[in-house]
Amino acid sequence: MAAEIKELLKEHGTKKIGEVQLAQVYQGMRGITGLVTETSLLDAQEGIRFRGYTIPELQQKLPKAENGSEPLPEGLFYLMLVGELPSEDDVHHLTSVWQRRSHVPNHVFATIEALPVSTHPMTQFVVAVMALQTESLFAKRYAAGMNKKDYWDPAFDDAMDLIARLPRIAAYIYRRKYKNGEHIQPNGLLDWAGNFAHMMGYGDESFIELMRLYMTIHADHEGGNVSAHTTHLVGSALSDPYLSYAAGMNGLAGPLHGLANQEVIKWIFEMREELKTEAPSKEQIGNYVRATLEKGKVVPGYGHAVLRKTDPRFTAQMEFGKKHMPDDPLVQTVWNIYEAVPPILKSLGKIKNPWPNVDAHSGALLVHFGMVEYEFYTVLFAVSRALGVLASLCWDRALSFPIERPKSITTALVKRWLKGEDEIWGD
Ligand code: AMX
Repeated sequence: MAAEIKELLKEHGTKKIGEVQLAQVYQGMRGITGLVTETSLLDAQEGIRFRGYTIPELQQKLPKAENGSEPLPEGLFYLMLVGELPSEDDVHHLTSVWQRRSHVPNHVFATIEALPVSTHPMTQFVVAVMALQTESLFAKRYAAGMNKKDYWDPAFDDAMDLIARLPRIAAYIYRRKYKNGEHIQPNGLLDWAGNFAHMMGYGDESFIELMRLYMTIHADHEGGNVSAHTTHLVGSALSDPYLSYAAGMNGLAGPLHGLANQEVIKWIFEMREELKTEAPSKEQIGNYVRATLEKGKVVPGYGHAVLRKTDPRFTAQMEFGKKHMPDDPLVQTVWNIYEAVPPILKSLGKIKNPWPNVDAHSGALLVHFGMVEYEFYTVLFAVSRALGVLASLCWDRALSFPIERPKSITTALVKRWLKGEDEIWGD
């Protein structure tokens, strides 16, 4: 593939892909095509496709656990990394390799224990990943002197080890913070998501199915989102996969990105408390939304930088809810919010996408099974996101992508440029 890209650039490297307007430079680089991510592609109208497959297609085509009906996330990782659908055997192989590589050294747990229990779970998680960086093969081999052509090899090993170890770390943080530190040993017979659910203390078959779906749909959302882009950017400095992933997850911990899933449930709980009802009407929801906007806050779980329709990840979760818990009052509230919010956001005229994103639904499904500790939700997102960003990082090293370094400018330069006194194309 590297040879193919070299050829492609030789022939077409000077072709223009688009124009950049001044506003885009000030406004989050929205719409500027600036990087290559092979694992998935986002269509504003249709939503995400992983190596060409939509979420419903993945639910149909990826291998499932025995008696399960949701895809195994191992299969999605294989698809994103290799570019082809895996067989049942490929997926079982990945499950057993990740089981074998899942050992977390004691100093990682000791590092977590050094933090106050009150520390946000995402902070504990990222600190633990940083502590685990001692295990990086990429860092060791780079220090020992490694040929550029070999970078992908230890990057792949680090990615595999890290993915294998994350459920244990995340479950440890969950049990430490919320279950009096009563930890649950891994079950070597379970799949990656199933074992994760088990170690957190959830044995219900429907919850395990939810984890398989959750880990699959949160894995990747093309390359420009904060967590994927940060992982890629930091990796471009040849920081190893542990450092790069930890950096990306610090971005996922922001309320406009992955933290939105905790914000949604917090917002709904506060609404129920204020309205003194577990089942607010659509009218009550509408008034609460307007009050939220009047306070200058965002409605969490709604809007998107790229998507312009209901997020198919929202729809997949709604379908799970219809199948497993159609009468749950909180899940029904999420569905009522789905009816109430878009017309209000549309009426403001400035919001480009009034529709729900992935985070609008996930919390309600978790609460149904008793996982009410919403500060933990972004950690689940982070474990899943490892699959996409680390598969991409392997490709970054295999394709020898260079250090990323876009040009920035100052407003003083913009003013001189507007007066025709200076050029914007500096070095
Ligand atoms: N509630 C209220 N206002 C919103 C809004 C929402 N849900 N979504 C967008 N807006 C506002 C913006 O704040 C902006 O206002 P401003 O001009 O006064 O600054 C205006 O509408 C235009 O914004 P936009 O171009 O439509 O969105 P964006 O690309 O700048 O931002 C996003 C996208 C997701 C950050 C934004 O929609 C938002 O803040 N949503 C709520 C938080 C959320 O759910 N985040 C999770 C996203 C998915 C994910 O990454 N996990």
